[in-house]
Amino acid sequence: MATYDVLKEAILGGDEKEVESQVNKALGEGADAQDVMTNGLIAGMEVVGKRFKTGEMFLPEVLLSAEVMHKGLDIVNPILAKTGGRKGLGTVVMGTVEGDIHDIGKRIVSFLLEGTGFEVIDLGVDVKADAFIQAIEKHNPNVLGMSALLTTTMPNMGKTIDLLKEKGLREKVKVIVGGAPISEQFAQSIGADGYALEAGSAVELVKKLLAG
Ligand code: B1M
Repeated sequence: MATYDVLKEAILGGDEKEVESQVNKALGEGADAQDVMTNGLIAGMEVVGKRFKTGEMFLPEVLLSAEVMHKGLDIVNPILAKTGGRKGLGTVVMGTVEGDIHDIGKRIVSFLLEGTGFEVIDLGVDVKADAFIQAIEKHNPNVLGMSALLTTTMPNMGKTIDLLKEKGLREKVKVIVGGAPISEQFAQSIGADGYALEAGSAVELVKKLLAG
């Protein structure tokens, strides 16, 4: 099994060329795209998160790491979409809530869902409750997924759910929430259908909600 040590170092060092080269190398050697994403790219970004927390890395470096990690995701995503994309399991509208521009985790969740066979409409970051509603009216998804990384933006998830109720749309769509500060308890308190700690369990959660 690949160890991805060089890939992780390249993410930490913000080395775009090395990230692309390591991802292509791993894939060329037969590594599974999902494995490259989870154990290489996500794992690398987790180290970045930890070093930022302990003050070993600063914002500009973190941003650079995030950018080069996205370059790696851009390589694995089409492969994941191709292998799972035709299963037609359902549609998920996804976005990071208003006031919040963190998108790495949300993109990973989206990519994994696509890789599993869901169509994902990713609204991006800083998505207002109104914009979620418009997307639900337009795409009629099975699931709405909201991500938040800031304690200050978490309440915007609840605002979106309240607006869904107001518009008579709440029963038409399952709502899942996630992001580092989110908990099962918080999800329940705002009336979401489910919470996932990380991307893999988000996929399982969506499948479970749509199964029954
Ligand atoms: Co920000 N930031 N940041 N940041 N940033 C955090 C979140 C913070 C914890 C850092 C810290 O202080 N230790 C802190 C939040 C504190 C809090 O509210 N409790 C913080 C802060 C304060 C800020 C700013 C306010 C800093 C400032 O300007 N003073 C600012 C806010 C900007 C804004 O949003 N308005 C800010 C800005 C930024 C950057 C732009 C520099 C950059 C984001 C770049 C980008 O996303 N394009 C950034 C980053 C990178 C981080 C950290 C270092 C890493 C986040 C990340 O990408 N993790 C983060 C510290 C940390 O987490 N240790 C931090 C990796 C990613 C794979 O994990 O996003 O948790 P995560 O996603 C996981 C799960 O949470 C889950 O699955 C994912 C994959 O397994 N998940 C879901 C996520 N969404 C889900 C949705 C689901 C289900 C599961 O269903 C729908």
